[in-house]
Amino acid sequence: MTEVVKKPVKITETVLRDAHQSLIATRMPTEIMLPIVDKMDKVGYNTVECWGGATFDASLRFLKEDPWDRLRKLRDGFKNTKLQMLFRGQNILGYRPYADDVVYKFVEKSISNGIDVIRIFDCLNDIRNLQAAVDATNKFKVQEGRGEAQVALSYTLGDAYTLEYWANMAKKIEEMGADSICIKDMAGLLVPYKAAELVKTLKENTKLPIQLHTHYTSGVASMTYLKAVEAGVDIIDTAISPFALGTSQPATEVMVETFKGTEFDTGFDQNLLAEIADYFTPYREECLKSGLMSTKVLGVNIKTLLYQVPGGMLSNMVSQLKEQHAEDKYRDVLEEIPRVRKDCGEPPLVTPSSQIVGTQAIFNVLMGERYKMATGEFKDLLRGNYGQTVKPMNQEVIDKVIPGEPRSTARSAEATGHDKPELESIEAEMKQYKQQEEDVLSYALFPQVATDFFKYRQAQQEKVDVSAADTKNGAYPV
Ligand SMILES: [Mn+2]
Repeated sequence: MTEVVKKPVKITETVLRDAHQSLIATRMPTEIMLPIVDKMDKVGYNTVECWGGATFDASLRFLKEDPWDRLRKLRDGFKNTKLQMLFRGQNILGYRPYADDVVYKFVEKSISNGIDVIRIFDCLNDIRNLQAAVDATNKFKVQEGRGEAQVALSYTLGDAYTLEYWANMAKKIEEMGADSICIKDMAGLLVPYKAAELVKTLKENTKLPIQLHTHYTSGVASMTYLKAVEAGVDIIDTAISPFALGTSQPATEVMVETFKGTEFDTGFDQNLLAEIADYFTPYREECLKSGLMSTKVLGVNIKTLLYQVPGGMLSNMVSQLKEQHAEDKYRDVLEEIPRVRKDCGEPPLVTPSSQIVGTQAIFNVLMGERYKMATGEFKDLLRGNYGQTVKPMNQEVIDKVIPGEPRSTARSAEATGHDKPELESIEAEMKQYKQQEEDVLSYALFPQVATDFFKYRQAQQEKVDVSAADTKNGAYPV
């Protein structure tokens, strides 16, 4: 009898980041997370994803929480499990390119406050927009003994996106010093047999571990994981069942059970997973009752596959059309999206390119003439300010939208004038609020939202001081 060589599939649990971002608009507060950390720490997850652009923004904006404080509390609780975050390349966790000194400082502070694995992506798959974040991670890995740079391929469909294209990108990612590669399928477009093909190709072209990230939106995700694991993928992203499926990830327990007794067996304890699921179930019920979780995001949205448009982009589009009282133009806009995407070099549709292409498609349809009007962001995309697209842009569209304007071929930071250090000037703008070094970074990313949060924090602290002072006098103000 030959012994089966064990190759347990590794699992990244997303309940503390993408799962609640996808199902409840990123509104899970730290106080819901902390009581279950001990149990989650015993599972044996490869990583727990817990931080990213939306979690950072929503913490400050809606939950009035310091995201850095959340990270430190999670780090304290997870004694044995690596923590993972999502990072928007040169845009860090924000919406514009930053100078390299801000990227470096953010990476340093992320790692020193508790992050182990940084997943870095760019909305155009322009490798140059990823390099600073990868270099920064490698620098602080040496200093702190912790930190891994994982570079993501923003997965999409189109003429340009051949197996050869992905293989070349994987080779470049390995050369640029990344520790692993993620296939980031933000829309659930990767179908099972294509996933097997893609994983096999990547495995032939790089020695780096491959992680697969997808969403259940189109209904194929758990089958996609099965075929990808059989083809050799090393790590998959899943969510504990009360926060799985719909626009979130496949369920952790289901994938664990699927591989039980095979060479890919995770070895996870289903009873422990059940306890974790039991913990999150009442919170899910609460979210459904309050309407924070809508049944609209829980089913299968097959239009994702029909139109190859991410689910989040579809719902944005519907609400934009509603505002314009033009819901009858839905189909026209859906058909215009792929044309606009072609005109601007066929980029992946992920934040921010998804919003840029979607909004321009709406303009084109509602104005009755294509590119009669263009948004500032669409002009910037044509100017090259987000970086280079995989295919050339349509010259006629360029001539109509930005006639005679110079176009940049540099990476996004240079193209937009963020080529010199800017951390000092950012700090000068906000120093009255600074209580920790990390505050400068919060302000750099979300100036208005962070300022509002700093003011709120100050008010809270002053209230505490007042009550402390009054305590001496025996008074307890409410
Ligand atoms: Mn995702």
